[in-house]
Amino acid sequence: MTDLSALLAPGQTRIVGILNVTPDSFSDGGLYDRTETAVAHGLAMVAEGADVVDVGGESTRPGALRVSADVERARVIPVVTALAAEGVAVSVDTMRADVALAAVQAGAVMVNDVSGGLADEEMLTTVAGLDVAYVAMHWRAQSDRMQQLAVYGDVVAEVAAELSHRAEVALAAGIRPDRLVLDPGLGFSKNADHNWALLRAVDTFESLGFPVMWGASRKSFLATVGGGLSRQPQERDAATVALTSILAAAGVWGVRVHTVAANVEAVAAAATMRGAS
Ligand code: PMM
Repeated sequence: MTDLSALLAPGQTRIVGILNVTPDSFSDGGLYDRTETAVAHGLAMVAEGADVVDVGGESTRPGALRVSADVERARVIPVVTALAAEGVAVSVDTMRADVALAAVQAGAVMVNDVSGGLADEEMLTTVAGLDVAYVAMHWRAQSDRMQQLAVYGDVVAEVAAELSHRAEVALAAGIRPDRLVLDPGLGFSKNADHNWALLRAVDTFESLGFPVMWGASRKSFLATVGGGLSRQPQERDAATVALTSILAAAGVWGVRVHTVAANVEAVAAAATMRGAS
């Protein structure tokens, strides 16, 4: 059984391993779209030191179209069931209340909702009735039109305010404050400059009063970092690890990453440098 209070308590930055059970996610689409390969990859990430495995059955890459709830459920539930049976702390990456509920019934202990409760009006009350952690990410619209809404006067102030508002709505719906995690939502209605501005403002998000998770891993804003050729998603791991160490040094609660071992090492190095055990 996962001790949620311990998982969410302040401490060393948690590694949330990404497990996309989808044919079309931007960096690992199609690699783990069979239950057996997905479960094996989830267990491998735990062996490398992942604290949580985040199972998703619907791609949210820019432009992606939605899949039906039935398809999403059929992708994620067998994987959640198998990983939970192995004692893994499983998160379900879904915007749908009924998928979240089915995943929790299958053993998930965390609901990662990229829409922060905006995509499905049942989500917050459903989660409030369950003893699980809830990640509310900053989001403005579904993936087919999210980049049209990447328009800000002051991106840090606006994302922080919109995220704080989602936290208030989540609490009003009955989600316990000690079960809530916030995520600034890199790449969701944000261009590269917006993402970098948000990362620079890590302390602003730390001051919102909740654990914060960041999902920079392999995203397109890392493709041309430092200039030069555009890197493919799998070639963005060094930049991802660099950001993990900086975020860990800033004390963030968690990072959501594709490759676990190197990010675990980055967190350990940052913790050692800070003098934490
Ligand atoms: N990014 C993606 C999917 N889910 N969840 C949270 N909380 N934060 C993120 O940044 C996030 C997410 C898209 O990336 P992927 O296709 O590699 O999973």
